[in-house]
Amino acid sequence: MDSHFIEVPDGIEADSDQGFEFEVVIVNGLGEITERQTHTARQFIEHLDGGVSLEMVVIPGGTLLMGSPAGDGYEDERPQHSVKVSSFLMGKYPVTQEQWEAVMGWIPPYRCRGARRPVDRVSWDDAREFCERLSERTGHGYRLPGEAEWEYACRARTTTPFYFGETITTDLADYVGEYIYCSEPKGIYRHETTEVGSFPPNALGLYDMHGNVWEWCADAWHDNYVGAPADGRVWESGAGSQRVLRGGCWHDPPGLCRSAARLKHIPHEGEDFFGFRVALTSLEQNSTSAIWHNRARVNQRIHPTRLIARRIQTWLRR
Ligand SMILES: [Ca+2]
Repeated sequence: MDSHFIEVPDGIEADSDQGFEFEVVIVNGLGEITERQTHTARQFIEHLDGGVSLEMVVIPGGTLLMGSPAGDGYEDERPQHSVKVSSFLMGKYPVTQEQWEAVMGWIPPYRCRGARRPVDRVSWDDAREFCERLSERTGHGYRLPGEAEWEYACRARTTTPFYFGETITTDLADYVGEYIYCSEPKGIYRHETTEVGSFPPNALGLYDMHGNVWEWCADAWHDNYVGAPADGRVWESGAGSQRVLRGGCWHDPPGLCRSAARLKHIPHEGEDFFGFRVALTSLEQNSTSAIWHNRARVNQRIHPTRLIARRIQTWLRR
């Protein structure tokens, strides 16, 4: 892939971005590594408080065959359909506890504590609030990834059940290794999350998409893909209040960690194994929004004082 021909999101050239190199592994149905490939990707690094950084990887646009064909996966992964996904940026890792603290200023009641572990017990509402606060601070329009974007980024152009190939092993991801998916040997069950980036990434440079924590997507839950948008936008219409999670977790068998596997949950509840990663449509500074937010904050500060002043004036007129 020649980077000169990759369609990149607006603004990436203007900001300081860096390339990085990484090794991708491919396994056969026995879970044996058959191939090691060297890939490169580009990332933009957002600097947060306390020396904490947030790495955003450039995901070039393309076409995704979303879901599973008949006879494969679960009913809610069908019909398999084509989606055109525009270029965007995606968190290299799920949001970590140190990133959460740097942005939110408080620590939620995690199940598995560790600065470089993903946040867990996070609800969809919490995840959205994180995106809003991060956007306010940086002027970049952070948001949750759409479900189609998530699967496109996870597959990284693979069509196999996992980006590693026909199966996974517990050397490659954090899930319940007491269960097997194909013909691989049984693995271990860690009973907890792992630090982000502990396992090899996919060909786009994204880590921990299979297992570790489930990741919230922006979309409302739909029982199948009948009527799903073909342009990669977030699917909202005609659905209930439940939201989508992707990628499986440390507490699931490998089948639930597949690229196409889906989970639904109510938006205001965060289970022990729910986390998320953030996405960005472009790196262009949303100055209007940043100014608006700043003004709103100033107004909030001035507002009570004005109220008191008015009360004093009213009292003096009596
Ligand atoms: Ca994950």
